[in-house]
Amino acid sequence: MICIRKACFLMGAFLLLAEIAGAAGPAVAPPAPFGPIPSERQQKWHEMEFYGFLHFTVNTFTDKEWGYGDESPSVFHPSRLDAGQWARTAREAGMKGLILTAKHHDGFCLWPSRFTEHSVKNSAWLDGRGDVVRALAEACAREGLKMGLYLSPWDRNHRDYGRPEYIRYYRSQLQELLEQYGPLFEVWFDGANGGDGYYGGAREKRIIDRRTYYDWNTTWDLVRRLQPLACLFSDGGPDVRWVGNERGIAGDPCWATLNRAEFFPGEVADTKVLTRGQRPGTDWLPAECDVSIRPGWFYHASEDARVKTPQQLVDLYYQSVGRGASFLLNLPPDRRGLLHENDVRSLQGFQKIISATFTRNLASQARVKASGVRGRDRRFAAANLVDDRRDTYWSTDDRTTRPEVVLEFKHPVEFNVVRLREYLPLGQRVEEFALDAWQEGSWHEFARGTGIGNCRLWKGSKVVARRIRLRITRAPVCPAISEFSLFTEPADSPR
Ligand code: FUL
Ligand code: CA
Repeated sequence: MICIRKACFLMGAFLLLAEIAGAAGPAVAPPAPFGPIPSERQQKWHEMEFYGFLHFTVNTFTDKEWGYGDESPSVFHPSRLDAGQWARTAREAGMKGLILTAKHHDGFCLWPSRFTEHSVKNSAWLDGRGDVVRALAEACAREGLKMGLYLSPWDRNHRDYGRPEYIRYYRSQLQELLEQYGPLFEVWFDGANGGDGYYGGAREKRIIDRRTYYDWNTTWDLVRRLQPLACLFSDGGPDVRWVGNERGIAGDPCWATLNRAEFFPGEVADTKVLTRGQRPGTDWLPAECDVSIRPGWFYHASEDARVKTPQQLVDLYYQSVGRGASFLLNLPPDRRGLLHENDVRSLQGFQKIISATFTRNLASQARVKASGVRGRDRRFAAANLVDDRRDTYWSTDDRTTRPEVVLEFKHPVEFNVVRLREYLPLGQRVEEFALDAWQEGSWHEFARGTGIGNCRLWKGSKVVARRIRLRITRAPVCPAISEFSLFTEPADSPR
């Protein structure tokens, strides 16, 4: 009897201790994934968040946005092209990669393709021995940036455009790009097509069947074979989708899921669906927000005074990255082959604000208390929310779909930015959440939102409190949240 009592006592003490340590009970399985989940290449892509676009071709020298395809290669003559300056500027601005227009709609190739004479090899630049794609690949490698390429499906120069021969040409070119320049993180397939062009001298309008002409599946297979980690971008994926506008703004919410079978590259019936995504959706297909730092995609001296301000760029960051999408900001090299001073200055101002905001996470000093922890297992502990790691998360038991978690501080903290992230390998789980501050003896809600996903940023007026609470208010399954952070955007940020 005594023995049993003793054993019970010891057992109870053990359970208590284990509970305090947050590590009791038999090992519990992680939550089952909910809905579609990201592939490995998509997960890597999600970590990039902010990267640049480089629009550069004959248009830079003819002052156009869409070249007709009859431009002589000799018009391409940057006086002091320096891909190192592009990559350095991008890295210093916080970008993780750069995507170059290897060929835009005009058909001029920035690399010496074996399959056409319409390229840098017939320009005066470096006596025809230059290769912009190579120069960028080397510069990205030096700066630790990833590289992506844009190869326009529409080609207004090629005589065979509209016929099956052109598709063979297009794939041969793509193969050169996939094989010769190292790893790519993204290949960009543009849906734009205006119909008319030079087409080897025919100067006519050519209409293609957007659903069948390009036979996209065969082309995508080629990329999968040669660059398995490259994400394929188009209006409808298959890895990354267009956000439905060229203003750089994701929907709120912007679900990472979409019914992919309803979308075809170059044929978007309802862009608003791309802006918001679809829930439920059949596929993990997150949005990318493409926008130019200037009104046009290519450089025009007449737009030198119309470069977006640091504050405008910061707003775009919150409206893209802050809604779970990525921010693809276009920086068009000028006729020298350099990023213009005004663009560089704006980027520097932007980066100053972003780094001043996000370098100090106030939540890392907090004690974190959750209404529940899955199996009381440390692997799912609330402290995982403040450890600055994406691969650890807080989760609850399966039946607990509306839990809450509180950050407690010794002294009041002051912040105006909150960042939340879900643990993506388990899918997008949270549908609605709210944030509260403990003030004068009660909770006051200061924010609510729909969807979290890769990253959800809230920015508002300053909050001062010793306790901050996150409430999951709607979710079909238990949450899996990897981050709950607090930051302050300095008030004296440049405008
Ligand atoms: C569009 C193109 O027509 C523009 O010229 C630019 O390349 C933009 C990113 O995509 O569809
Ligand atoms: Ca974490």
